[in-house]
Amino acid sequence: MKNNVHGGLLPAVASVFLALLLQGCSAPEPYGALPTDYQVQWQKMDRNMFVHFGPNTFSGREWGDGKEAEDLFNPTDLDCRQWARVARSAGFQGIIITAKHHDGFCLWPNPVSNHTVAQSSWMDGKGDVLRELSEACREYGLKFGVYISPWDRNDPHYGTPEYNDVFVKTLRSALSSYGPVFEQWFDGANGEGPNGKRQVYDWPLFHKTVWELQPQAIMFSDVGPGCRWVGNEQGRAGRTSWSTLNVEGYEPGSAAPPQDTLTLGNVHGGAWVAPETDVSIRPGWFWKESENGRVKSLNRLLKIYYESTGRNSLMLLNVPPDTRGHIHEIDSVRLGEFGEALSRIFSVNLAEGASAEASSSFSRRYSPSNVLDGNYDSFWTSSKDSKDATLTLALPGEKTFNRVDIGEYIPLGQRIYAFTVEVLTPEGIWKEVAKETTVGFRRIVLLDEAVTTSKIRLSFSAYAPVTINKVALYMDDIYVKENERSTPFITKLATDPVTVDLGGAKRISSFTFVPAERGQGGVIIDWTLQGSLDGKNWEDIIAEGTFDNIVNSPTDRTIDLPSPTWARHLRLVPRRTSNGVTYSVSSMSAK
Ligand code: FUL
Repeated sequence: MKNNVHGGLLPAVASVFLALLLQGCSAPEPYGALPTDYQVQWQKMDRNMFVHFGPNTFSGREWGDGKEAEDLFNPTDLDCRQWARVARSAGFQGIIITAKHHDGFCLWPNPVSNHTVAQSSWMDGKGDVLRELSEACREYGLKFGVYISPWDRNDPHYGTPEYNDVFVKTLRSALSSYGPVFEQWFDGANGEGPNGKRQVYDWPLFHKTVWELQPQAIMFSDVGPGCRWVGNEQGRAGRTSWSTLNVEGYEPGSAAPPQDTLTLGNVHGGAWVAPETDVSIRPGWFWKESENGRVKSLNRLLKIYYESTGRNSLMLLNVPPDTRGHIHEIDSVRLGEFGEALSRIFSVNLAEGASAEASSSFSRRYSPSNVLDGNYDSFWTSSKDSKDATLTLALPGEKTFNRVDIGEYIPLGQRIYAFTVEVLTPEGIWKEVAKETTVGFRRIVLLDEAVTTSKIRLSFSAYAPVTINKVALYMDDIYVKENERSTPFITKLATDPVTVDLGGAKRISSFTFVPAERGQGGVIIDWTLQGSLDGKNWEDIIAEGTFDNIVNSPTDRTIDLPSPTWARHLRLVPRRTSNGVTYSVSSMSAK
């Protein structure tokens, strides 16, 4: 299958074609897999907010086990309108909420579950977070989306064929009660371990259900069909970033393509499944008091924006509400700063008033000046048989900029595989200032330093005539390039423990383990923590511990001990690592 045509939906290009046919003109032909109209609309959203909220907000866990009492969920002052205001201040266009996370707790009264807000004493069982949030989104002009985890640690049917039926009913309930849903998030995670429950998911049935109830909803999973996971939870799309992916034979979760394939996509991939970059503003996905001091800096948020939305992806930033049901003031202030910074950076397009020339054009209708007119559907195309093409902008005088913002006209497919940016020096010489690979819907090129010039030339190599709908130039005087050096780590054999000498006997109540920043060399999933006073006699402090979600998110983990314990030496003995052979450790400490 070349594209995601389903349920009578036409790819976006069909309407463009029809208009041209009626006018009797020849038009550039589409190339490769194509997005649907809905996928193009989704890509235009630029950035969205993710909300992780549920029993974990109150327990401090990342993955609840499904045994939590319903009464644990008890926001003291739920205010979804505050979330919506914060989202607007950051320029988000939509909000996606964890309607059901892996613990199975439903934030709405799901009739096929006994583990929902209706069974809790919060608002006497009458509360409904999806209702509150969908109304707030409507009021503030935001789109509304839901995360509904297929993995369910509470539902008794999980692991049997009946669960698929329960899950479809769950989808039906959530997707038919709260108005339009722009995105349905299917998480692929499953931490059941080798001896855990195995569920064979009926994906075709799940997709059919979503399409029936919410035909416009973009379905997220490792392999789409609407959009795909970017392959990491650090906020980093690929410098090479194809919206196309080979999906045949793959499924979300353990049967998904390798994570780096999800990051890069597949050139000439069979389906259009653009990457979405989900990342949290804090180390964890759920709110924790202990992480109030670890909200990402403005600089880090800008870096993430450039490396997600600026790399042919869509930024999905998680902002977890606290136990009041508010977005904490530290996060909300940061998001206001983020929104302001982006408005300031992108407020003055220095290419405004420029004139454009190209090495060739498909016809007058597809002339180079179209890249400057601000109209999404008017674009420049190089001549019919060209694969390489250059576009030169003569600016209205000397301009100083450090961002080159380029858009490929994706309704006709993604086709550019390499490009350079050159500027004309005062000596009249073209100087190369950037060399990159893919463009896609939006590529923001970060120049190493600001350049002052009156002419800029872009040279593209593509698999078909080049189609560009936008080139804009900006000056960012806020973001400071971060030192790319990562923290050192060592790789150990899965049979070797990590040992720490605290320098003397100490009464400890928690320990912190830090893996390599990108999980290089594998990560510890299950472990035993042992303590010793003399380094010879060891006792188990935690016999069976797990670092939840560490494979997708190899960040530091702080684990509280069941009770304060005296020890001089600590030993973390791996019981299971992600690759079965090795794991990495950057540091381990105790408090
Ligand atoms: C992961 C989950 O396991 C995390 O808890 C979180 O929801 C993240 C967005 O996706 O796969």
